[in-house]
Amino acid sequence: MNARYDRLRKPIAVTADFDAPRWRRDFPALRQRVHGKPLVYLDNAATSQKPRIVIDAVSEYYQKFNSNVHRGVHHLSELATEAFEGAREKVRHFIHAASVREIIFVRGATEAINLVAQSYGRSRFKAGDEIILSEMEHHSNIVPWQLLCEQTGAVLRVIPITDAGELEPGACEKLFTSRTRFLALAHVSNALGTVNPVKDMIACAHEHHVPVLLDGAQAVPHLPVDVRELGCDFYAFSGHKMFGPTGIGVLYGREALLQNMPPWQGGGDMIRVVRFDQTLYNDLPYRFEAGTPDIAGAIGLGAAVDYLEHVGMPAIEAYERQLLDYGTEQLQRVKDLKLVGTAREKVGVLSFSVDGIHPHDLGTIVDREGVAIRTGHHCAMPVMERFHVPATARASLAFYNTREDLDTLARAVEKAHQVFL
Ligand code: C6P
Repeated sequence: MNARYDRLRKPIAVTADFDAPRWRRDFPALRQRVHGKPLVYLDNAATSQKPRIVIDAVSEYYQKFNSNVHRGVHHLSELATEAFEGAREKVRHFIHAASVREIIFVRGATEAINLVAQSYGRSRFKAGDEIILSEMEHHSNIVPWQLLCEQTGAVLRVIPITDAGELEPGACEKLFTSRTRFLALAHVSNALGTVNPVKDMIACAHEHHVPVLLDGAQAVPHLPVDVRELGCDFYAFSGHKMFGPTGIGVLYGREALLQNMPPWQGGGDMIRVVRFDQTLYNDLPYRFEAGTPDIAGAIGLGAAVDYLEHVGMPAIEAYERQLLDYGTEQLQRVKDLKLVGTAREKVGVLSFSVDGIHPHDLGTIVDREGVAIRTGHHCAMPVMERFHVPATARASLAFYNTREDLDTLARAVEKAHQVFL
């Protein structure tokens, strides 16, 4: 059994009346049985399920006003443009950005980070410049910077993580130098669930005049996010992890920075005038949205935002904290189980291994019990290397999960233990 670890967390409102089973009824996919057992969906960090309101919003767009945006004067195009731009305003409000000019629709967190690397980084960085990341980053917040380093000669500096899965204390003093040009950091780690002390890191980076990108892919579904309160310069996230459709995501960028960044991709909608001798680019945010966007996706994301605001992000955060504590206790009772990631500030993720059982076997056995978890390196290979494991099993939570789901998970893992050991 794991040694118990302190949970010195910020006090947070307790929501005894949060009615997860009621919210769960809004998600049609959660009503099914898998291998004859009721589905227990605990793979929300990979992608979340979609509430009826999102499915209906996407379907309504295709059934009633499918049309391209910003291009036509006809009625359907006006309706589509209104809904698309309405979704942008909903996202702006959700993350408290100052202006819709700061909300760029992209395919997801991955594309958002590539955009910043290729537009902001490529136009500014030169050989010897330093980009700081952490050891707990998802590959999407590593590889785009490695590509940039190959292109510019910049180099990566990596903040190590502790045995608990927290950023090594003192990273700021140790790593920032006069050559540091950028900090790109996960708000929440997908492999460990750690919530990073991003406000402190941003304050430190800004003292060194270094801009900060937060990878918020695993934060927005679990925590209220206020980009202005955080003070970050860029914030990247994906719609599909926050109960919206796949194929749509958001890059938030501070307007003052975006204004001075060159376009990344060229094409329709990102231009004002095209001539062979000179092309003039469009205003923000369109300058970074070349080509026909994922209109249905954006509208679906807007519906997901409406839904999350209806449920309430503070209530979701409080409920999920209790659920995570409960799940941690249940899993710690399983013989030979080790939790990977025991940070004091955590959300949403229970990553673990059981001595003597390969995580893939574990995943297959719990699947037979109707429990969906992810096994593997979770696109965070450096984290696996840090903890000397090839892979982990990962249960990841959403507000529609219940204590019963976590009981079922613990029983299924016990069963695997009996089969293999
Ligand atoms: N993590 C997981 O199972 P995309 O693929 O662009 O929607 O999101 C990429 C991404 C970026 N950052 C973090 C912290 C993430 O967790 C992810 C996606 C999924 O953990 C799929 S690998």
